Amino acid sequence: MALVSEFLSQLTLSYGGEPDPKFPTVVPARDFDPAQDAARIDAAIKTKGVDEQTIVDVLTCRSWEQRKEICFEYERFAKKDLAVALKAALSGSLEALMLGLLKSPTEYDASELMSSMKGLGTDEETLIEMVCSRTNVEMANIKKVYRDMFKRELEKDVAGDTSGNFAKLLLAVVQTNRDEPTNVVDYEKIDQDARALYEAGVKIKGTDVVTWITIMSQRSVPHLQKVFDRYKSYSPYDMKESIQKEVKGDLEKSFLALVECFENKQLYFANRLFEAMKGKGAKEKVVTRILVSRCEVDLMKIRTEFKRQHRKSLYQTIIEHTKGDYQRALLSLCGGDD
Ligand SMILES: [Ca+2]
Repeated sequence: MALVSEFLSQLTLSYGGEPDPKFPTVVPARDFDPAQDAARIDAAIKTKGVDEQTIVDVLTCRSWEQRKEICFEYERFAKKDLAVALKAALSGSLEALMLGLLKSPTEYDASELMSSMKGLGTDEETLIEMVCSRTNVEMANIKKVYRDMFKRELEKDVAGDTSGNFAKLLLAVVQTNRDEPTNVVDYEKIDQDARALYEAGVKIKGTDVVTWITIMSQRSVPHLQKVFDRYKSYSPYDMKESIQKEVKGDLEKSFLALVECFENKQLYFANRLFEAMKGKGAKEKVVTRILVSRCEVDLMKIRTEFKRQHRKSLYQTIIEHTKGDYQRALLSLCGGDD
């Protein structure tokens, strides 16, 4: 028995050690020369009226590691911080996008979380997207960087800005108690969890939200995918339909975002982008955030899901809903038409 459990724990380790495959649209530039890039950006900033195109073309076509080197070379050369220089040279959505590209992916996430809660009121939509779509490992890193950057605790800020079951759910996710995936499929537990979700919701009057939160914040993603499948044998409503029946408002939106990310995270982001560009113009903050934060992770797959689901490419949609140098930057991060 001891041998078996030791063997199983090794399996778990080897599984957990594999990094997720990446589907980036932004990849490291070949023949990369950070000093030359820094000089080009410096000249572009000094150009009368600012040469935004050069700044966009350089920074959106380099990986984050390369952008970090450009920042270093720029500061060596110009004796000032590139972020400060760009802040003075650019404005609006273009400024926000380019400054986002100068942060590490984790710093960017931490900053977006911070600004969603800053000041009076809360941008719940952003908070839900950030908390419900990041993995355990990503969230653990975000919390650490959040502490370093702002000298504050993410958990405390989330608790201070939300209330009730919505707060309970977000906090449970931020606490990163989710099991890591293992190679062992526990059919008994899958069945138990599926039945518990049903008995805590659709089966009874009212909803035992705490049971839902516990299962959805602690089980591994592959386990939950099987649970939701099994759930359909207990409930006449699938998990998403059950959420819509049982809970409302931000709590409903958060449970839905979680389930959508468990089922197909790239489709979740594709739909977020579609919703952000449905009306006239675009919710530029949402589009910027998703393109900046996913371009080196899975934007290629998000593009595929977007086209499949909405019968139109992300690239064409960006062309129709944005303009100018900001559009140029988005299209470059998007990486091509489908
Ligand atoms: Ca119910």
